[in-house]
Amino acid sequence: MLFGGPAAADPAELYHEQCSSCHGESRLGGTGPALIPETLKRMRGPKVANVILHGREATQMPAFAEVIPADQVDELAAWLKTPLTEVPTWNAEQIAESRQMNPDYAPADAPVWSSDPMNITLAVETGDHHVSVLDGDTFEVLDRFPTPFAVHGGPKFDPKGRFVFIMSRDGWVQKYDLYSLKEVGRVRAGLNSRNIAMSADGNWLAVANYLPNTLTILSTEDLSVADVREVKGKDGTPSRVSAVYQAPPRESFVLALKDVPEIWEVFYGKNPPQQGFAHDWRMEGPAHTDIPFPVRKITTPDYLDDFFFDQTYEYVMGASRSGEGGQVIDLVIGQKVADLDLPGMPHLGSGITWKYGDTTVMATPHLKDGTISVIDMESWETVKRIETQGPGFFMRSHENSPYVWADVFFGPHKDKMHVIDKKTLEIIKTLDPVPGATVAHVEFTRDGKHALVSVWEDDGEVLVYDAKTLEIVKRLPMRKPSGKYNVWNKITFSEGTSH
Ligand code: DHE
Repeated sequence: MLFGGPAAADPAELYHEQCSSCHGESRLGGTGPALIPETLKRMRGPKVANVILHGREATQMPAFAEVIPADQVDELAAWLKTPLTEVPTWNAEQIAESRQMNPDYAPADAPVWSSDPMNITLAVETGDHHVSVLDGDTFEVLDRFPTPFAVHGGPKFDPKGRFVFIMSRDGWVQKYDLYSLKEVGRVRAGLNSRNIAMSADGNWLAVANYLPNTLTILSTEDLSVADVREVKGKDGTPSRVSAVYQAPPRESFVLALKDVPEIWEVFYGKNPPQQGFAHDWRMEGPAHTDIPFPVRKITTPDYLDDFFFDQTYEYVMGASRSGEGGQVIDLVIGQKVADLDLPGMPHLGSGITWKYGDTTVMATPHLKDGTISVIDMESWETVKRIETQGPGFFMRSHENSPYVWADVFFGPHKDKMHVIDKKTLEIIKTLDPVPGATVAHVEFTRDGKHALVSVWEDDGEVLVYDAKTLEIVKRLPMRKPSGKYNVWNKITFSEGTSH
């Protein structure tokens, strides 16, 4: 046991005595993760009180059952879920100080393996906070490396597919070299973060933060801080950043703001647009690159929680915060051009597109009901609502596959995976590979011939399917695998993947 002596009764005091040495005096994390509602609410898995009593497997978190009486553990767990009394600062200096470069890292001239570099596929294992690096042809595990605690969202590859950047909910960004199979370093870019986006030129990484209300831009070269932008609406209301994505042809990052009805576009290119936009926008900072990253702010009729781009990156399809509708914003004119009939809280971050007749459709699962909405990206009309066996989280396809794969993440049918025909929009098969186990998230190999499916359980596995016959051809044991990410599909913006 780490600590001894009688436990204090007051939860704040108890925290100070028993927890602060690992989780930080202000609950913002140390060797252990941050213990704040923003992080705890989002954690799937055992309840907080249970973790305090019995420890957390595969981490350094010990059991406190013999140190703290159970009723005090409950009080402590409840206290940890109360918000911090003030929004902490996390400025450029603090971020820079958190940077840890790996002293053992030396760049390799060429990969230390002989696999197809464009078919490398990563599998995030959330059970014990690791990533497995897979050869996408043989499915051999080339490396398995530790990540920061609680990785969320898709890792982002640089445009050449050599380096990958991985973000945790506590705001740590890790850089890893796929050639030498070594971590390059890590930095804490925010205190509670949402996701990251890579600039099209590969120079910058944008980090969307909830805590504090900022967007951090890092240099991908050495993880140094290029900018920390406070996020406030035009009327001064501070806002969390729900998500950031890159819009390659526009040389910009586009941000959805959680607390103000605005979209922000942050330019990193040499020639950010200077004029000719509709009235409802303004550029902050000079319209040239003396100060990098000028920001354009577009007022939207409703709050946007998450969004999806069309393939030209001119149109942003946004889901409203109420979860009961959506809107299409034209980034060129800076205005709403259409409404979307999107009930049931669509999960646009995992939307995908494909050619359908002579148009392109976009499909997104609903988080609140067993439905997938399919939307025509020219007329913005709903083409079909596909009924599923429960609310899903992720969808995937590939240019070379006639099918879309869609999981059923929530409810009694969480062990099912629907396979949908892209032409008829009908479910042609429902897979049930491990009855009772959560089966979710799919990624294809570069050629689209194999589909990798996670059995999202502690003693889980990644199932490799023949994407045509829909038969399992290989099983790879893994610790609660979540997302998988193929270098080629990601760096070429395959239409079957979310971006
Ligand atoms: Fe995610 C991606 C938001 C809960 C696992 N999730 C994303 C993205 C967003 C998002 C905006 C796209 C980011 C990117 O890849 O750049 N997620 C949200 C939420 O708002 C939500 C519902 C609640 C929350 O506050 O976080 C949420 N997400 C979860 C989970 O509970 C999941 C299942 C488990 C976990 O790890 O937390 C989860 N989200 C994922 C994964 C991706 C993701 C694996 C990447 C999917 C991909 O294929 O790119």
